[in-house]
Amino acid sequence: MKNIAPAIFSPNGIGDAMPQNQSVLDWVREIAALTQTENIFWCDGSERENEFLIEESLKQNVLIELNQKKVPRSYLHRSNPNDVARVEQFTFVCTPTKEEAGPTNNWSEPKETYAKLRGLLKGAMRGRTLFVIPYIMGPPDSPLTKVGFEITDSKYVVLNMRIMTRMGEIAVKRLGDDPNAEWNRGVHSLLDVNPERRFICHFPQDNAIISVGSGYGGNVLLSKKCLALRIGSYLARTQGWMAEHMLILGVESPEGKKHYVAAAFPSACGKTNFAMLIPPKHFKGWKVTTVGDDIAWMQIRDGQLYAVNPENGYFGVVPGTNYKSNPNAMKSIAHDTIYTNVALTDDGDVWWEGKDGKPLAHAFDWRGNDWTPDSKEKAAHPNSRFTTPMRNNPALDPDVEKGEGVPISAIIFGGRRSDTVPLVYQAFDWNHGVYLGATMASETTAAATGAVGQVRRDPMAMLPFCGYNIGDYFQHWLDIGKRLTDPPRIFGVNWFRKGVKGQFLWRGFGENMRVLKWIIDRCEGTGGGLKSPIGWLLSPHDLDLAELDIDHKCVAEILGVDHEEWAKELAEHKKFFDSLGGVVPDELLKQRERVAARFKE
Ligand code: GTP
Ligand code: SPV
Ligand code: MN
Repeated sequence: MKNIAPAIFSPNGIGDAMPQNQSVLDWVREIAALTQTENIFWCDGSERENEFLIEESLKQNVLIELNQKKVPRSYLHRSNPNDVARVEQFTFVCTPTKEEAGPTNNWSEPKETYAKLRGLLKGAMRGRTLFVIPYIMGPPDSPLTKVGFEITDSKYVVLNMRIMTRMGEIAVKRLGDDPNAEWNRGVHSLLDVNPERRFICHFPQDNAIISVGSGYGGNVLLSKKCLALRIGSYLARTQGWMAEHMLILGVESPEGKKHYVAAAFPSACGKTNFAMLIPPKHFKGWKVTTVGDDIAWMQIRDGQLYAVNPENGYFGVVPGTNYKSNPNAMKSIAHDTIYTNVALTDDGDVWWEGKDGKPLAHAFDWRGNDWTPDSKEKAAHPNSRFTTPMRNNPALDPDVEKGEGVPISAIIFGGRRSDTVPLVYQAFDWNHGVYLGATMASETTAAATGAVGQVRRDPMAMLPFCGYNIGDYFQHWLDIGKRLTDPPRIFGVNWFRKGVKGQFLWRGFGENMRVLKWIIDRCEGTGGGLKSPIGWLLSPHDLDLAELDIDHKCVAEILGVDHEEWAKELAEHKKFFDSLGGVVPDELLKQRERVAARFKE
């Protein structure tokens, strides 16, 4: 075969973080040859390189300049309207056997899939620039930290990866020149951004990802859902740690006692908001700090679970963000932020449904069309997002760079449930908590394409992100529990109970501090609990409601367990376990029987 691999160079002398590792060089040459590009740009993550890429992106309308007085160093990107969210139906786990991918993943045979993707990638970057992004996931001095390289033909991806990961020389150095070192290979090409040629494929055994046909978020920032969760969860199981779809927050009492909490909520169910919570006035002296808002990598040390945030920035939901719901997010996105699919005002500012201030008379909607309050369409897409460095967050935890991680006192599982699930409850022990997480459900959101508002089981908020057989994943959770001498307490929460008129019964956001306070009390062994068949409930006496205007009947409703509703819920748990075709560990089947038996006591 003719060697058409081009020379490796950087245009304009910019970008010079070229690694010496032969395995990386060979791989880049191979992909350059396949995609038939002459231009290879080695990204170093430098300020100079960033400025160059922004300038190019503005020229090519990849970015739109915003009013720099209102939002300094911030830009708007409009994605293709056919490409606005993760695509679960086109996401594949390509393990040698279907069984390894398990009953909850789309499986596709690796050899055939590689062949199909090679066909699609052939010539895909002709006349385009191939960017190589070296990055690490995790704090620089953490034993959990992983090296990844992403090849992409999208400047938007490069600009976002620079915010979301620690990018450039740091990764090249960490990899070193050992040709057998562990690193993730990610290949991304926009192709023609056509849903018919959109595939997000994971090869866990090869530590490889290939994503084609999309330019949006979790489909293409391969560090995030693809590496940190799908490949990450596979590596975590084989290496004895955990990769979870969890925020990590610190909560400090007025006396200076600090706990860390990790919480798994499905996409667009409140992780970023909870991680940036500002306690209400009544909780004077309490402080919440953010370690991470989306992903937790956790390992066991001295019988305790420690967590790091592998990311370096936030890719967060924009609509609904305002100074009342999330002031820390508002401050974070006031500068140095890339906005995707929000509305543009006449004076070059960004706008979205739920933003503070007066309603607008006119704007350009997320597609760039004229928009007025009478328009049928939303101005900002419901899954419009901000990409912002975690350094922008005023509540950033001081230990966010700590390589050993932060000790986790509590794990919380939560979903969007308009009924059935109480505001908060506590599992009796670790295995019961695993059952609680394994059977959790949530109403679907705009974070993925498809219907919104349908209740579906989403175990540990990992349904779209577990890179291997879900039965083995449950077993991994049970096995981790056996190795913990001081396990985190496990809780379920639901901020989204609705009344008969469809209104939320709980104020949420900052008020969630009241629930968090009980969780911390329970961890310290001081908070009271009411025993119920599903776990310890928060009694109205133990919920601090001072200075909160809430109807007491409503409080009883959201804290309680309705036996009829739970009979249905338990039937759903059984249906879910049955649907998994025999992979569910016996221990979890027994846990279900025990809950059912407690209802009969
Ligand atoms: P991903 O980035 O997709 O993983 O989402 P996330 O889990 O970080 O969710 P996020 O915090 O961005 O919140 C998603 C949506 O839920 C936003 O529209 C929020 O305004 C809304 N939300 C968050 N917390 C609460 C709450 O406590 N109560 C209510 N009613 N809504 C909330
Ligand atoms: C999610 O959907 O859980 C996200 C956004 O965090 S994305 O990166 O698009 O997956
Ligand atoms: Mn997420």
